[in-house]
Amino acid sequence: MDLTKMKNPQFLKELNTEELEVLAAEIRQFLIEKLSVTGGHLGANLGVVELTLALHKQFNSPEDKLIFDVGHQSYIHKMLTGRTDQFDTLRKYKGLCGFPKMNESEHDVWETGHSSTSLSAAMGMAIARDMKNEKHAVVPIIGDGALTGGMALEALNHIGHEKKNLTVILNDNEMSIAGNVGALHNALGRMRSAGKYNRVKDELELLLKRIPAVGGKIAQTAERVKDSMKYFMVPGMLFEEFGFTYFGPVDGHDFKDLEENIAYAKKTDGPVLVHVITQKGKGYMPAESDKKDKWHGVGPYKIDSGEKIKPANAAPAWSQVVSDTLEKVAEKDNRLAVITPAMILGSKLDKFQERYPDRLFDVGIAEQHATTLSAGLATQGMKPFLAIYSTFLQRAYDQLVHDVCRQNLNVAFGIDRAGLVGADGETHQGVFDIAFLRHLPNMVVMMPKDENECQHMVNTAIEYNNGPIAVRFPRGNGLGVAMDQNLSTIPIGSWDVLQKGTDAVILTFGTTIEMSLAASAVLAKQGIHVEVINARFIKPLDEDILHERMQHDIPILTVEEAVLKGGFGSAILEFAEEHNYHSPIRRMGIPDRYIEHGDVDQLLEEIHLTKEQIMIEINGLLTGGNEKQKRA
Ligand SMILES: Cc1ncc(C[n+]2csc(CCOP(=O)(O)OP(=O)(O)O)c2C)c(N)n1
Repeated sequence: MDLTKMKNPQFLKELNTEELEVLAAEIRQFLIEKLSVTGGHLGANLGVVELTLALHKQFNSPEDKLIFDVGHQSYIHKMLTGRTDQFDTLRKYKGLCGFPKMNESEHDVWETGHSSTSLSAAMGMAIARDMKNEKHAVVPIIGDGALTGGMALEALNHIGHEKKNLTVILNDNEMSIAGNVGALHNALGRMRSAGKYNRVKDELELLLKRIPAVGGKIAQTAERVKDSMKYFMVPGMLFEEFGFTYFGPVDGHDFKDLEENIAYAKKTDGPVLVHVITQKGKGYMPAESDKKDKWHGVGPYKIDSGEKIKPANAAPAWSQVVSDTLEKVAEKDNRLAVITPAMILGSKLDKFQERYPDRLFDVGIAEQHATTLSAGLATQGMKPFLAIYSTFLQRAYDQLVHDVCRQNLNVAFGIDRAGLVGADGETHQGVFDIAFLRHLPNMVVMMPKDENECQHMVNTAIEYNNGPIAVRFPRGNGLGVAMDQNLSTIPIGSWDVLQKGTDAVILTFGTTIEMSLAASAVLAKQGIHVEVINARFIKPLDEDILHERMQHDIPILTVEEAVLKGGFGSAILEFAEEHNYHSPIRRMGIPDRYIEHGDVDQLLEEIHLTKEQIMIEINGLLTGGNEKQKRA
């Protein structure tokens, strides 16, 4: 069928199993083709084609609330709800978002990007429904990876207690991004292999009915056997103990099995959990056979071979540089332990894991636990390095404040994907970490100008013995600079003058250095000599440099790819105020709003974080004019 004609999922109610199977095949083909050009979350979506069709057939969206955890697997939902024709623009500037988005469709009732929020959101919606005397269903769809997140477990605890009507769909593909980990994962494995719950339960009940329930030694033993047999044989016991009615395991690629179980679940009062087994990457051989990540998130690829299309001669990824440095440090320092919250592949720690399996801890999607666990390691004189994306570190703010910084523990943070990340959009931009780290007592925050400085910063972070320290680095690849063979340490709080000049100073770091140097070069040709300083320590500041420049009232421009409010520029303003300096100061950075998806260059243009704007600001500083371009 013409998939672009799908405007409302109601049409699914008329389709029989054969027709659904044909549609599922067409949707898979469409996704494989479209994503080969745009890139996106292929593996997870291929795994939930039948499940999404079955859910939209059984429920009535948007009255019934379908809530996709993480949201990266909502592509089929987007197609069924009238957005198929927008897939050429997937994750592109002003195009279709890769995650649910309320302003795209009334069927997107919850926005996500971060994991493990669906159960809490669903519980809120269920309570609201009951308070308003409404009747609709609330259906969170959560992966086995997302279920390992602390929030999800907090929500399970509450849901089981409240007994509201809620249909939880557990999409179990045994994968997080890499293979899922943890005791819960193992428990799900036992449920998967235990066979059908209903069948086993029925047989068990029949058997138990024949055993007298009271009186006599035999009966007492039988009771005990009954209990232990239940745990042994009934796959969903864990969830039943939490107060859920368990259905499953259900074959997530079999429409009959799906529809039968979802229909039962709908009729069941109280919280229900439908355990659906799916295969990530289903229907696309290269994804199915990839042992590592089943094509979780991909860039463009060749459909026939599955070969990834990558820009030629790319410099090493920043994450790779960090991971390689960790290997080098591990050779000389056996106190080093590396922690990752479910991002082994994104943080490129797979090689480190192979080499040091006992010093790499994948804790699942558990950023809070990862942070406090690192603090615990540090109390015992170990050297924890927590590799974590900027956006996900947001989850662990209290653990940073209360456990790490307050106790001034030697925890090193490798903050990946710092700055704008592009296609993943507003839920993933790593733009808040400076603001939420800078104000924490004891914290040191740095950012390298290139991958060579990066390796020395990683080494500095691990060698540092005075408390917490973070090195933040951007998404993507480095600049391709030569790497020193030996690791050294960088004096804490030291900046580096990259370009001399006496008319004004640009204080900047990381990704905005290049545009600052370029602006300075153009201005030099106009007779304006602007100093460019690599302010590689965001905290502590290089106070010698600042005193020297501010004593001479030199105009200062700060440039950062992070939020302006509470950012590095704010630190410079605070310094001037604290010391009663009167240097004219202007700041460039990310305005006070969420930045959506698109190429990073397009986003920088949109928010006027460009070489041209730097020149405008410097001219404004020097003329004292008020021609500041209005920022978006
Ligand atoms: C708080 C948080 N940490 C990490 C991530 C990165 N992440 C995105 S999807 C994913 C795995 C999710 O696994 P699962 O829920 O099983 O879904 P699947 O992709 O297997 O369908 C991870 C770790 C995230 N989105 N949010």
